[in-house]
Amino acid sequence: MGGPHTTDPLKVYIIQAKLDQDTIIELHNLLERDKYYYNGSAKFTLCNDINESDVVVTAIKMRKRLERHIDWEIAKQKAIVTPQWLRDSAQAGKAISFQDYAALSEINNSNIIHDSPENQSRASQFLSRPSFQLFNPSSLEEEPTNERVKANWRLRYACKRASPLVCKNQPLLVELGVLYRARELEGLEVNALGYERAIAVIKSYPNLIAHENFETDIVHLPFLGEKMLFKIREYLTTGRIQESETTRASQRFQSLSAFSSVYGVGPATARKLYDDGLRTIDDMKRYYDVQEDTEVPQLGANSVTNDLIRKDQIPNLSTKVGLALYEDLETPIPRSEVEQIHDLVMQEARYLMPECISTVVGGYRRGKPYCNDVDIVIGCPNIQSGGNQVKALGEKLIKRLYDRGVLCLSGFHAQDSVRGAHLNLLEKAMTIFALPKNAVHQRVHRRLDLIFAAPETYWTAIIGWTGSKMFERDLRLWAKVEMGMKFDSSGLTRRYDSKLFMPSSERHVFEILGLDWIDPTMRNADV
Ligand code: DCP
Ligand code: MG
Repeated sequence: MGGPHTTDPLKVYIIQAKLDQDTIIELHNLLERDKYYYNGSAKFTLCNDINESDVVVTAIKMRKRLERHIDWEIAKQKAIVTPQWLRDSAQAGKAISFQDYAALSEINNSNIIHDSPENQSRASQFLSRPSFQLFNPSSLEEEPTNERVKANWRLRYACKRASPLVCKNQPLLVELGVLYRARELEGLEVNALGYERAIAVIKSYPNLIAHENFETDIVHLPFLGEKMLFKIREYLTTGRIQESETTRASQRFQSLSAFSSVYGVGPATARKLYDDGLRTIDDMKRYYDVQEDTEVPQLGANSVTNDLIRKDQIPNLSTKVGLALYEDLETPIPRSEVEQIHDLVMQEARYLMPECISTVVGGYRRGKPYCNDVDIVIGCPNIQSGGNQVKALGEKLIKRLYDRGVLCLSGFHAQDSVRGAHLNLLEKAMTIFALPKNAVHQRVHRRLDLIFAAPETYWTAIIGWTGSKMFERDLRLWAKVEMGMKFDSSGLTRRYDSKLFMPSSERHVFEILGLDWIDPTMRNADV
């Protein structure tokens, strides 16, 4: 075999026949994560055409069965491997030898890739890359998603459907995601929501959208109107969506996307900045008078000015600070760093309250290989409602963390919309935090949100901050419309008599709401 070009990632085709849904998702996740990890220089890439692929991953063991998918003469040119090859390669951080992973005894893969000199350099290129931690979604402590949920892909509520991190129609969703974002940035909220819903519905569709299932399934999916179907059809026929490409290339879209990624800047402000003639983040830095390094508060750990600043004067998290630290804050956070930050935060929290518990929520909990921020819910078992104890604990913790890497703070925000702010059961502090520099890592500033919850609100806070956004939206809608309840992070109440529920676990919240359990990794109802 000639072998693929040395600098290109290996093209991997996954034969879905004989694989269960979880395995399909797991394998796609491995490929997707690899793409994130190497930021454009991935080792593997998902290939949608078996004939074009370098590696075919399959659970098929019989030649006859395989021949339904690929011509035998072509098959002999390729590495035909079991799913374990992809898992082990992902874990090793390189494409490992195919030989031990032959899916069919007739094709032993011994002639493929690693043998040719051309591919030796390719192999060594893989070897020289850093290895990375395998994220195993099943290592989360929760029970797996109820089997019934997987058959629910036709239903209107995202909180009734299974939504994997990466679905079979991911490239289509990426294109629709551009159209959604464009509408959101232009302030066309209703229109944007239409796209958000369409994206969420397609996320749960278990098959690759094709001409064969378009009329039978796709046209019947909820929230897919004529315009949406037209775009999907365009993608199906041409492999692209013209409007997405034009949008992506436009200066306005690029500028508005960049501006609104800065802390505290929403679409309306982004449009105003654009109308004022600004185009780039550098323009924005000049506009906000942010100079090289000088505007970043030199506080927190390792700071020379640390002693001079009283701890009750932790600087404010502002757009100006967000801009000064823009490059750091835009750098995706790997899971290992999320875990380190969590460990450090909880070390300090336990010093103040040994019995406190915590869960890392947000995208991390949904299995994202890289997150934009760190969200942690901290539960304080001994805290009473009524007083100011939740906030007091939060403030004490922030002061301790100020010596360990917290740089600035947005202040505390009571989050008690359901149960009345006077109860003070849930408080949120938005901060910027950086782990200390060590031999391996530079300090990188990260957005860290800490949510402090009294026992009554702990489980609803966990659900409310696990997301995704669309899952939460539909959870609230489901509770209201179908159950006559009100749900949000701060609690669950019955509407007609405001009866408060006191859930004892996350699963219990699902039960009260009449919902089948959905694992966090299946709550990714956004792109
Ligand atoms: N959330 C919400 N309403 C808000 C803010 C957040 O319902 N106003 C929920 C849904 C989000 C979760 O909290 O999924 C965390 O919010 P993030 O903005 O941190 O988003 P994610 O953690 O999902 O992704 P990432 O941080 O990687 O961008
Ligand atoms: Mg987050």
